[in-house]
Amino acid sequence: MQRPVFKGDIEYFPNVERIPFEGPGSDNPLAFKAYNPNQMVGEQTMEAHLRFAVCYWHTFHGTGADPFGPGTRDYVWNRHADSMDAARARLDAAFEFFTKLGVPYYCFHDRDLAPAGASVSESEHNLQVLTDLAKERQQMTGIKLLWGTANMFSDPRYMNGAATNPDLLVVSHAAAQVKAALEATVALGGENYVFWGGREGYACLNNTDTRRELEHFARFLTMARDYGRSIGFKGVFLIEPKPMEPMFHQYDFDAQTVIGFLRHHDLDRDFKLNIEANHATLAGHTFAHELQMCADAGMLGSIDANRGNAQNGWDTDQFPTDMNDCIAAMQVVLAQGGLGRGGLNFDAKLRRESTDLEDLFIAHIGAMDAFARALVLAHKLNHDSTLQQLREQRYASFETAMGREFEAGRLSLADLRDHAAKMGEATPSSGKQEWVENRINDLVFGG
Ligand code: XLS
Ligand code: CA
Ligand code: CA
Repeated sequence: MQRPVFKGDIEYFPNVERIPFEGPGSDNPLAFKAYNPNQMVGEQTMEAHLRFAVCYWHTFHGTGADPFGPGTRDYVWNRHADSMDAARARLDAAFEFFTKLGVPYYCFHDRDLAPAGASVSESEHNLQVLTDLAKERQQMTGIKLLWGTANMFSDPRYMNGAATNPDLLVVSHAAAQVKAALEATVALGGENYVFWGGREGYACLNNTDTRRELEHFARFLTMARDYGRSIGFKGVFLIEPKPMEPMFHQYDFDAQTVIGFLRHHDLDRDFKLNIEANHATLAGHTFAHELQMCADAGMLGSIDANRGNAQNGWDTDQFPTDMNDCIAAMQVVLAQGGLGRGGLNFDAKLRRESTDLEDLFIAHIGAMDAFARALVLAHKLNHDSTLQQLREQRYASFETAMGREFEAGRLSLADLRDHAAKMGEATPSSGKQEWVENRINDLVFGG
């Protein structure tokens, strides 16, 4: 589906037109080489499989500031003395960018869309004004909201956490923000609502009651779930794990930690997980591992598609271009039957040294091409009978009558003991990892 290009009072990207698909032969940096939204892969178009989203925070707020220096990019839409004027300009720039790039979705924090006011009511009002404007632009363009969330980590009041803060008044401010952000998400037809832990964690056990904080966290999420449902939110609530940064210990360490927490607190019917590639590697896992853990639990909701840097332990939020990572991720997504209401949100920022306006487009184009290629290759790998047989063969003993009895829970420990005693030693069986890896390279690079 081709959406109309949006232009507000000012055209913020005058030197970029709608990004065309030019195919693999093109050397135009402002054209897709692989992402062709209408191309079928299996039963669905690329657009329907990938459900790309642009993130508001890095793309329109990120100016390249780091702990050693200020921003290197001075975007026109941010040059307003009045923060509400800047928010309106940013919204127009965002919709122009979404429609020129050709993504179907976007994601935001409440404070990306509208600035905080001097009181709870003023903050609510600001968000309401911008929500109304965003709704108009969504209707004009057909762009949709993949998810909304609340920024409960930037304001100094949240330095000791938001839902897990030791002060009830801070917890209440967090509640006010989530309430308003849920209302905005519902008004904009958001398909999901995300909780990233932010500063939900701790640095020092001797000043922290972790048991209490985790109980508070579950209570807060339950209240948010109940409020969201009461105002008609039909989408999926998502938790985004991350092991560290900003807090030394973050409660939502990784996928399996979060899955256990949600199940323990009876939240697993409403909540799934939003997996970010860079957070997976910070937790000492691969991106695909985290996705697989969620898929196995039936709780893979959505993806923040980016990458970290193998040489350091920071959350560098780079645009995803590592094909091995992208392919492995798409294999998990395709094997679980797609992302459902989720999507691929580029929680990624330009490098500080990338200062041209067009670099925003170039970065997104490369990431979209990477995932388009990965989609095609993952589809091929998942349908390869050699790979399928190699995996199935390893579990063949569970396809015997006795194996089926075991999996159905009809055998005891003593039954297994007797089986071992009767059958003697097991014959060594090669895992064939090198064959598997070679087969993947043959299929990916062998033409
Ligand atoms: C930060 C997180 C954050 C969430 C949304 O590390 O990735 O950006 O995605 O709050
Ligand atoms: Ca993220
Ligand atoms: Ca990140």
